[in-house]
Amino acid sequence: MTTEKPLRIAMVGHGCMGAAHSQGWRVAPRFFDLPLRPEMALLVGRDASRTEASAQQWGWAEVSTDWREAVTREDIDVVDIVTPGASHAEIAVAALEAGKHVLCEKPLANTVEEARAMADAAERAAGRGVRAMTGFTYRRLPATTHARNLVADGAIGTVRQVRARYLQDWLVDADAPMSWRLQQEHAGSGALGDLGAHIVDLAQYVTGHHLTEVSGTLQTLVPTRPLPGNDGGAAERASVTVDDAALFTGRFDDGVLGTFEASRMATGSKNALQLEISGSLGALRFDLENLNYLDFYDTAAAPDRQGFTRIMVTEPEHPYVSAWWPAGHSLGYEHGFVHQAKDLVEAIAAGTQPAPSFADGLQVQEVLGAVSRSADKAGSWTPVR
Ligand code: SOE
Repeated sequence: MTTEKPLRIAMVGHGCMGAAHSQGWRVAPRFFDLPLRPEMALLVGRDASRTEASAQQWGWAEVSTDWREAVTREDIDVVDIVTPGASHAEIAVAALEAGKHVLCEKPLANTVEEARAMADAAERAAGRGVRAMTGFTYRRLPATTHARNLVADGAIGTVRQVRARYLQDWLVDADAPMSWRLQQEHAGSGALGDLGAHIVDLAQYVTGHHLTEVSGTLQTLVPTRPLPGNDGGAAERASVTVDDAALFTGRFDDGVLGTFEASRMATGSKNALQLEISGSLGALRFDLENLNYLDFYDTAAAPDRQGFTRIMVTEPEHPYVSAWWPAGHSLGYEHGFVHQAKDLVEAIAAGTQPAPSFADGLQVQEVLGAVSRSADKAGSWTPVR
């Protein structure tokens, strides 16, 4: 049974990620035996009535229209940031300086400079026992954690190549409306930061190797979009100031080679984060559109039985699964957010550094920055640091 000792959460922002994080905080103490009980104390948003409606829907006790309240209130322990990237740094640094633990959605920031300021603040705060975590939630699916464990156990031998793609198609329609995600001042970048950040983190997490240099290209395939509420006529369109698609190759440490694609224009793919890792003794494949499965190829199998084996990652022996349902009773997208809340609560209670840290978030930001710089120089190889 989860203890009654509370951990009081304030969440800043209440869009799609706000719903996912709310679900994480709400459900984690019901399925996992946690050392602290998350209390959904305060929801912050700019528009009072919309914030109030979200708070009622998801079960937050109080609302505010000023994020500073989350940072200054004595009775708040954790600040959870799910706003667009442009405000991450200001809120996170203020919260850490005020002694609040921080969970921040990915990408950590819109620029390397902002991410560095956040990682520096997190390092200073760690000296005072204050924790900071970046929200790369896909690390916390049973299949991806299992993939990492298999690689670490040597099941595929030496990692040689990584193929990573994150494909969505919500911008295929040239008249899909303008939103903050398509504006550089709010989102920093487009598919690169939104989707590329996930595959960079997941590829590095699963393989245990880090990207050292990249060569990339970015493209905005539909340069203008109708403003919301308009019918798409030429005069009512605004410029898209971020990329719709990002392609890059990368060299990891130890000579591992990788290819990456992040696209919002991948017609027919809804949320296909696909990872394939080729090793000297085997290979692994994962696809988020089938997130309960992991494909494993073992070169040691008899020649007449070789082929990818489909592992259904729902056994109690698999990561996180024993807290849920009997084998074969699938988990979904939202469970990653429950596991994220659980892991953060446990790290806070134990006084240990949660992963991925802000330093990890900064390193991913450096990779994204290097891809952008490479794209500006016609794809020339660009060091990450
Ligand atoms: C939208 O592209 C989005 O919600 C991302 O921002 C999330 O990080 C990803 O998990 C799903 O797609």
